[in-house]
Amino acid sequence: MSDLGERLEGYRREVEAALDASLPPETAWPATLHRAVRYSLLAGGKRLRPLLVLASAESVGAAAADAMPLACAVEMIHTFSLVHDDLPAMDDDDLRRGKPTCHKVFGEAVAILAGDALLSRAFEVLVTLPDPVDAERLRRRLGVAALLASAVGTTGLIGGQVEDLESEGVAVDAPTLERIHRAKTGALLRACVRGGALLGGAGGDELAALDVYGAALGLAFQVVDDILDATEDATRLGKTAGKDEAARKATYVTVHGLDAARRTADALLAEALTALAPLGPRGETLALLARRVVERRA
Ligand code: GRG
Repeated sequence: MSDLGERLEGYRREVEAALDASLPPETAWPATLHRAVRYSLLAGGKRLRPLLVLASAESVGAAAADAMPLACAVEMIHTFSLVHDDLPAMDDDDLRRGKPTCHKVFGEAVAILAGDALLSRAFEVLVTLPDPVDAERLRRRLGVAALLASAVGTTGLIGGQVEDLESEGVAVDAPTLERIHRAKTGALLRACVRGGALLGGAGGDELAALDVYGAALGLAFQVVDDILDATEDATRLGKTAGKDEAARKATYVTVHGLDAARRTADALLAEALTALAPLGPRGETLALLARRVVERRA
């Protein structure tokens, strides 16, 4: 493995340990709820969002460890969205991260509450600082909490999910599809990059460059997700494949075709990498993550 690959693997292990430490044990009251949140949060997954947070903090010269609470928060929010998305009222899925979905194991009511608990715990973890509280650190964390809340809210992940649900079985044009993708999946990924940089004290041109990177990567991620849904099987994906077609969902593949979707993903990767150029070697981990997003098979 390359040095950069090793560094990412080290970050991934640190994220796993921090996530484990960020939740009460399974035996703590109420045990069913804690079993459910731990089941879903610690079920594996690529941990892309926390890695983006840490790599973004590193890209502006900050210590990645300082950004770990945000790294945990974004993975909790992402997991909340997956648990809720899998519910019968939404995507109605049985398989997630290669395991039965949360509601299949714990029932619908507990799965709804487990998602709620993860969303709430994310903000608790983000804004809790050890005494004595460092005022500048608190100020940055609060700014990032507002950014994150907006990325999840009515014009972000949740808003995008609503328009996505309303679009099932409906002819969707290309601008609408892009708006759904940028909100449903892109907003949280963008917030990971911007949030990591803001915690590291970034501003000005550096922050603007990272915003371009985050927007391109956020859209590329969903375009590739659409390609994988159409081309890979459930064993590789760890979730049901072919769901989009079955739900008559508009995707980059159904609206633009497979070849055009692949060209779009490549063009977005090029845009993301170009945006990183002014950061020099400090942007290399983010560059590797962008390549992995576009070249992934699961
Ligand atoms: C229910 C409020 C609410 C929102 C749901 C994120 C989302 C919105 C729905 C998930 C449906 C889905 C499969 C979207 C495609 C993009 C996506 C988020 C894929 C899963 O993310 P990965 O590949 O998963 O990063 P892992 O398991 O690796 O973390």
